[in-house]
Amino acid sequence: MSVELEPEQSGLGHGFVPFPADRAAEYRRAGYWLGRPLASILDVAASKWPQRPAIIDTDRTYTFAELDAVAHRVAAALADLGINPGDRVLLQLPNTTQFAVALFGLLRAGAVPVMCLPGHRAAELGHFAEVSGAVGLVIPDRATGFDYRAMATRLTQSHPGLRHVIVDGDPGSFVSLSALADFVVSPDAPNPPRGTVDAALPALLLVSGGTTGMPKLIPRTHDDYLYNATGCAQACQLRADDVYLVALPAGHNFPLACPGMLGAMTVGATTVFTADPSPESAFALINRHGVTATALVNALAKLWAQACDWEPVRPKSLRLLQVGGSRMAADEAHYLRKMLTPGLQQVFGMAEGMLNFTRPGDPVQIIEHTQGRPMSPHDELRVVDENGGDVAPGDEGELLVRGPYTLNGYYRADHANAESFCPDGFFRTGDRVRIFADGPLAGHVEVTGRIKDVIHRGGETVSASEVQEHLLGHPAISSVAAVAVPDQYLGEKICAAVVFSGQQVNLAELNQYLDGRGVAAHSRPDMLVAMASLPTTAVGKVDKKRIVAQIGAQ
Ligand code: OOB
Repeated sequence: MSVELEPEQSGLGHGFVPFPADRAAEYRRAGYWLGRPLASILDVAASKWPQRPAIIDTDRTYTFAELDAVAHRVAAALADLGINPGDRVLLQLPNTTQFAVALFGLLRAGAVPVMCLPGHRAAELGHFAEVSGAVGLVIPDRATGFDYRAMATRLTQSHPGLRHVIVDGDPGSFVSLSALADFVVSPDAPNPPRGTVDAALPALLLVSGGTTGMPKLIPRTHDDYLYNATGCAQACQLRADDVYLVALPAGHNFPLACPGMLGAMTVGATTVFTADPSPESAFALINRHGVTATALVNALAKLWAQACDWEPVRPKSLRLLQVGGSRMAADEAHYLRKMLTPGLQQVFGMAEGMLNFTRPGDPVQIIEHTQGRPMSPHDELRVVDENGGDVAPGDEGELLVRGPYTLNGYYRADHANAESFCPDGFFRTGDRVRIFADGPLAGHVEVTGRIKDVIHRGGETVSASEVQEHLLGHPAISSVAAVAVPDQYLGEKICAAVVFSGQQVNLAELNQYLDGRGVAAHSRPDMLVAMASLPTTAVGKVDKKRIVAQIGAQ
């Protein structure tokens, strides 16, 4: 059910936690925040490099000038439909140029896109609509066998606030995106309110990658997100002659702005979209367009690396391969460098803001053994113990962060915010890390697991990632997730959900192997479930919630 909010409660600013004035002033002084709208990325690119190709997919290419013009028409059409500045609109398009057309159209109209992923379904979209108070939804007609219009029909019934449904493709009874793109802007019509936005307010809402409960909404301001894109492009040394491939879902922070499409645009580089990230299709695209940079999650990167053994073409032009989203072991990093490109970059980031990168040209040891260092000199990182006190330098603990592009509160989520933020504004990431204190890795972050991703077995607290790492060492195992399963005697027992690469191994043999590696008895699996593949989240990370549900159902 949707709840109609009173007008003063329905505004964009309601339930948004701004940056505190003193830190905002500091970020402006430091030159990170420019007071410009996020869409100014396109204004600038269109005036500096009008004829360069901006975005490409299998159907179409738009130069920056063409993208600028179509975004202007879409924005005017959206205003004409009655979408007002500050209105939230759910944006759920697959990886095509139309994603960029709709995104910039919405931004130019002053609307605030909610960046849904194509894998989200009515449950998530209904939740996003409800929390954000969205007035519209942008979807494809069909994609990967799913009928988005049927979903939209049901959603608009349960959420009557969703007054506008805009469809890329056959619109049926809804509004056509291509009709908006052909809108004739009358010369005396009021120009959509470009340039009039308050850069300290949210430009868009990202969805959290959290694995417990429904995703939360993350407000990213014009100031902070523009800096995010620009700062990442610099950290990755992106240049005008780069070609960036969007292989992960385009609405995810990583391919959107780390540096992603938006970062590519800040330097005049070209973005290529693909909705098919399989090695066969992606390698062909990379070679056709001379793709130099892309971002992948670990599982996809590993698949690409393995595919080099059987695909006739290899991705030759890649010079920057960003991999992030979950923990990567050093030998995996080594393998990716060997098979795909020495230009591997580890990225430890989050939709909430803070990003860490290894940098091009870093020593191999840093690239293979760490998840990088902060993007901004003004990122503040603390590592704390369970009482909230700072650990000794180099020790492990929970990472707390604050900085010029990290949120200060989830959108309209007072309850979650009370738990997730310290009184001085630090965000509790829930990630377990160490920051190397000295030696060649000094200042670099290693992610060791999630604070809550532990199994309480008997009196012991077992780190799931530690169990996984040991199991991955076994030659018969290609991927694994260690999850907790309720147990009458132990409280929880350890279940290893395993994908075997060839021959299967039984639990006794596995535990013998772990014993040989010196793994404590209480950290060895009590249960083994073989799976054809591990279920994944909308962005392609291992989805432990679903694994637990599947094991329960069995
Ligand atoms: C990225 O963003 P989200 O919001 O989907 O997920 C964030 C979480 C982090 O809190 C951490 O738990 C995990 O994903 N994570 C990593 C990691 N990168 C992300 N854990 C271990 N090692 C890494 N390298 O996943 C994301 C956003 C922007 C850039 C890159 C990734």
